[in-house]
Amino acid sequence: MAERTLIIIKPDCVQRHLIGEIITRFEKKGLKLVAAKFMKISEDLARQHYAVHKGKPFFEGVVKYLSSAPVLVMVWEAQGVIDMSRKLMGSTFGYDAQPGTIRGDFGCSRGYNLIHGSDSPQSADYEIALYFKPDEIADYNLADSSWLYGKND
Ligand code: D4T
Repeated sequence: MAERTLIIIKPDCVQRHLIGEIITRFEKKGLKLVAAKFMKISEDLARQHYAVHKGKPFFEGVVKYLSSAPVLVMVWEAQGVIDMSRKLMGSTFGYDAQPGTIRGDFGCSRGYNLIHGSDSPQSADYEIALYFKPDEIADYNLADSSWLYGKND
């Protein structure tokens, strides 16, 4: 199975009507959507999501932000998807993210950063299991996968 990552279109991104824009960028890149859920994350789930940051000064703030309004939680799949997604997203906050990235193009905040993406295969496994049961993740092939991932040798 190809690598998977958990992507969350965060509350500010939903409120700012950017869901379609973000999904378009992931689709056009050639990544494969295998699960999606529009939901409001509870405070308890947000605490589990950010468990690695427990005790840091920004922990309570990120928990409050993630659980403040509905989000779109997705799983995307492709070889190397974690690294590619983080490149599409840009650095953590919009004020210093590169133009051309999601955060660089749509954000200037020092607190809200539009989107979340897993930062390692271990975090991806942990995070995907928080939001999805195995049977909620689709197993299918994209019809154009040989063109998307093809090699010329
Ligand atoms: P997420 O996890 O939301 O995709 O963002 P990043 O992967 O880019 O950033 P991160 O894990 O280092 O931080 C998680 C979350 O905490 C916020 N944060 C972070 C903050 O408010 N102040 C800080 O100093 C840091 C480091 C932003 C994202």
